[in-house]
Amino acid sequence: MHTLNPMADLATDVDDVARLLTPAGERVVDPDLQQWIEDVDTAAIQRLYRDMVLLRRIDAEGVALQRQGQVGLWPPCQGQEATQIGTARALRADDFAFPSYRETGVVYARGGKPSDYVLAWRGEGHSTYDPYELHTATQQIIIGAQSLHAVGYAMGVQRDGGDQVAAAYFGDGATSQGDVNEAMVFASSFGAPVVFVCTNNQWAISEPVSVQARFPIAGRAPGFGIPSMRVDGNDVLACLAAMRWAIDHARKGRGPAFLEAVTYRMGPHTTSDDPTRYRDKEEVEIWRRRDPIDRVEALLRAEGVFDDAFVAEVAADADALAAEVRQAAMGAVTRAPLSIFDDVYAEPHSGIDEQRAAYAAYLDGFAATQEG
Ligand SMILES: Cc1ncc(C[n+]2csc(CCOP(=O)(O)OP(=O)(O)O)c2C)c(N)n1
Ligand SMILES: [Mg+2]
Repeated sequence: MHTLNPMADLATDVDDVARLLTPAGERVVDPDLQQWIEDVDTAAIQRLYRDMVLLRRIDAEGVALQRQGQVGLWPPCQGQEATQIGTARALRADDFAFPSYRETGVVYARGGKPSDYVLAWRGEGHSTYDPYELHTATQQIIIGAQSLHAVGYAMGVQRDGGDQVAAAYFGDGATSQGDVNEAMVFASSFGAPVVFVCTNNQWAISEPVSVQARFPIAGRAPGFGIPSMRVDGNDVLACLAAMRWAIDHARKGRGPAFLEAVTYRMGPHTTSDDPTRYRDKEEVEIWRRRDPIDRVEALLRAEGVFDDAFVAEVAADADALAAEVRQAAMGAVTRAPLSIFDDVYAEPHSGIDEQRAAYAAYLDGFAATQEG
């Protein structure tokens, strides 16, 4: 017998969200969000549009480079541009972001260089930027682990008497991990200045969110004592406004806040995945009509500022950035194999020494074979 859960529809109602821009590109008023974007004028919306177009271009370039054998793997973020740009643009430069592998847009918004998007995926290094320069941790692949790092960082800020905020980015699937739940317990108990940003892109590889969450994910946070909002993750204005609310809450010493951005992963989980095996084309088409970039284009058109000059300028910037990303991958100079053990620990470490010695012996084995 199949028992229906009465809550299941709630978790999958993607329109039960706070929004400022409809899928058709019409501005709407939200009583909670409105006050957080009063200063966002047309020029600011044009900048958000440009950010999202550039991010989509970096992402397309990453997929192409993987198909051409220039990077080993790529986790596409197409469809999630509004969530990433809107939230990351709300951060102050000295706040600290803890992104996951899919948050290319967070690295971009924090000031990443073209090489920062591709060299780690090419296997040239563990991280190509200095986390303390970008105030952004290395993109995390261990699901949910960065939520604990963010809370730890936020507790450090608290003890230093600073007013910076940490932002932990993770997915819908990650909320099933112990780490994320433990992070919320600590954040709440210590009143840590951290914002949890859950990108609900409807899928955790091939697992739909409906089997992980019987109730909207944002609804879990209040159970930890953390106020939350569920926003349209394809609405860059709502994401910016909600993140400003959450950051303000944390910065004022009121403790953590939680956002669930409801969006969609348009592409495969990674370039190693074939989503046609587990999801319907119709679902993807429905979300294509909710595209985060198209709706800002519609708004800018309605305001009469989506003219040829603006379009040409953004296209030229995207072309130039894509060329730099490509050049960074194609022109990469691969380091000596043993250098992979460098920079893992700041101090000498016997475990790393052992691994380095074992790998050196393995490499020497090839030399012996060739000589013999
Ligand atoms: C601790 C851990 N368990 C499992 C995995 C394998 N894994 C990689 S991505 C993923 C799904 C994550 O889904 P979600 O949190 O929704 O993020 P999304 O990929 O959708 O951005 C899993 C299970 C992992 N990387 N780390
Ligand atoms: Mg997901």
